[in-house]
Parts: sequence; C-alpha cells; structure tokens
Amino acid sequence: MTAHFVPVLGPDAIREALERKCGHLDVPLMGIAPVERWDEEPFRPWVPGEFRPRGIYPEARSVIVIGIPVELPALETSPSIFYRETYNTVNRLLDDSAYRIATMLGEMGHPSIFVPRDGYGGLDVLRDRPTAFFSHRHAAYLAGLGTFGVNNMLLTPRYGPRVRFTSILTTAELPPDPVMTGELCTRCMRCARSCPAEAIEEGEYPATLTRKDRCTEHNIGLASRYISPCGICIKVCPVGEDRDLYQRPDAGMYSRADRYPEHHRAWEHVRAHGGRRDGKSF
Ligand code: B12
Repeated sequence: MTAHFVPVLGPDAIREALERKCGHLDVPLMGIAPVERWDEEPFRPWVPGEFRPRGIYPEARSVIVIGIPVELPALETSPSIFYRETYNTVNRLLDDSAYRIATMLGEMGHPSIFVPRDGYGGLDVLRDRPTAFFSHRHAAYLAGLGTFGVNNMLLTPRYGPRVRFTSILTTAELPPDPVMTGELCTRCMRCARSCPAEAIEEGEYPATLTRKDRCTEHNIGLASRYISPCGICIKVCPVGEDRDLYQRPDAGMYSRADRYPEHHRAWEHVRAHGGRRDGKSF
C-alpha cells in the first residue's frame, strides 16, 4: 500500500514548486513570511494577537501571500458594473488559486489552509464590526510584497495598490522573502482629495487613518445600485509600473476632461450602463 502525505521535498524545492504553480495559475505576485514576523510588531497599531496566523491556525509556520492585479482601464470606469465584475473575477481567481496551492502543499505532506480574500458576509456586518478575522494587507507587507500608502492600501512596485491578495497558512517552513524597506507612497494625497466619502485623513505613516464607517456607508450606497466597490483611492494612485503598461502615466487624468476627452467619454459610456443611476450622475 502506498503512503500518502509523506513530506519528501526540502524548503527550497517546495518554494520552487510554489513559484512554478503560481506561473501555471497566472498569479504574478507571491511572497513568503515566517509566522514569527507578526510577533515583531513592526509598527503601531499592529494586528492584535488573535488576528495573527497562529491565532487562526496554531500549527502554521509560514504564510504565503499571492497577488492578482486589477486591470487599470476597467478600474478607471469605477463606480461601474465593469469594475464590479472585474473585482468579482479577481476575487474568484484569488480564492481558487489559493485553494489549489494549499491543496498542493497538503499533498506534499504539509497541511495548509487558505484564508478567503475578504471574509465578511455583507457590508452591513461591517457597520458593527469593521474588521475581518485576518488582514491580507499586513500579511502581504510581511511577505515583502510592498509598503503601506496614505490610502491605507499596500502599494507594490508593479501594480501600486491595484492588486488584491489572499494568504495561505502552511505548516511548512519555507525560505522567506525580505520585508520591503523604504516607502513607495509619494504622499501626493490624490487618494485623500479624490475620496468621495472623505474617508482618508492624513496620519503618521504607516497608520494613516481611514474612516472605515464613511467608506463602508459609501459602498453600501453603491452596492444598492450594483456598482460597488468604489476603488477611487486605488485608481488615482500614481505608483505602479502598470500605469506605463496601460499608457496612463498621468494619474491626474481623472479630473482633466479637457485634456483627455476620449477617455472621459469612454468612462461615462460604461457608467451609464448596467447599474442603477437613481438620479445620480453616475
Ligand atoms: C473590511 C474591508 C473593507 C471595508 C472597510 C475598509 C477599511 N478601511 O478597512 C470596506 C468594504 C469599506 C473596504 C473598502 C476597500 N477595500 Co477592503 N477589505 C476589507 C477586508 C475584508 C478586511 C480588512 C481588515 O479588517 N483587516 C483586519 C484588521 C486587523 O486590519 P486593519 O483593518 O488594517 O487594522 C489596522 C488598524 O485598524 C488596527 N486595528 C484593527 N483592528 C484592531 C483592533 C484592535 C484591538 C487594535 C488595537 C487595533 C486594530 O490595526 C491594524 C494595523 O494598522 C480586507 C480583506 C482582508 N481580509 O484582509 C479587504 C482589503 C483590505 N480591501 C482591499 C481593497 C482594494 C479595498 C478598496 C480599494 C475597494 C476595492 N476593492 O476596490 C477599498 C479601500 C478602502 C480603504 N482606503 O481603506 C484590498 C487591499 C489590497 C491592497 N493592495 O492593499 C483587501 C486586502 C482585499 C484583498 N483580498 O485584496 N474594505
């Protein structure tokens, strides 16, 4: 009889297998953090103990974070059904990919679980309890994928904040990535100025305060019109090589209809379809 679940590969070989798997799954970003990093509390306020990997899965030794980008031209139409559908697709792919990675590790003899990309039943739940049980943003930071921005998001060199994350908690000890040093955020404050809910207030880096209540209420309004989530604070961010990929180097273009008339017409066209207007301009 063949024994299943017998660990045979060493840490470096498992890491190589993970990189290959991400390549097959079209997952461009992956980083690894040992669970001890959460206990080092790199800044304050830090993630409370029960929100850390071992608070959720006591056997965990490493956290693998994967990131899938949001396509900028779709995000630019936000709030719209186009961005909503893109967001749903990215979410689905994230969860599916993370599940498959966790299963692969289990088959290799290293029990692993994936944490779903969000983890709340509906926006109404966030009114009373505004946090999820685990923060992918902090996991991505500790896995070396980026640094925090004024918009409260994790900014990455390749996609700025236009990337969504999911984490896999694994019992395998794996070669970690270094935490990124320096600051990608330019503090241009476009995110704060553009936020339709006035939810971003400047604070001490990296704990810029987001008024979660205002952001949540705004998104509840958009959801009733089928055009949530908002996403404006990630659209206007100048950081990310994706701006060059999509030929959008000017992050100020969203308030310049005079200089970019074709783009503004395209965005208005998309916004006029598929969601409820309820007498609003978009
Ligand atoms: C709840 C939530 C929301 C809510 C609340 C917003 C908010 N500011 O938290 C709503 C629905 C409004 C929302 C909006 C958005 N979200 Co959101 N959201 C989440 C979610 C599900 C949970 C965040 C969370 O609760 N983390 C756990 C807590 C511990 O972390 P924290 O809130 O950052 O807490 C800090 C402090 O508040 C403090 N703290 C928190 N709790 C406690 C408790 C105590 C006792 C103490 C002392 C301190 C403390 O410590 C932390 C350290 O700084 C995550 C997915 C996930 N599970 O990670 C996505 C996530 C953060 N969202 C994301 C995105 C992209 C957005 C939007 C742009 C919408 C969109 N999809 O287009 C906007 C941006 C809003 C903004 N600028 O912050 C991405 C971020 C990706 C990135 N590159 O960073 C995530 C990671 C989803 C994903 N899977 O990728 N979001």
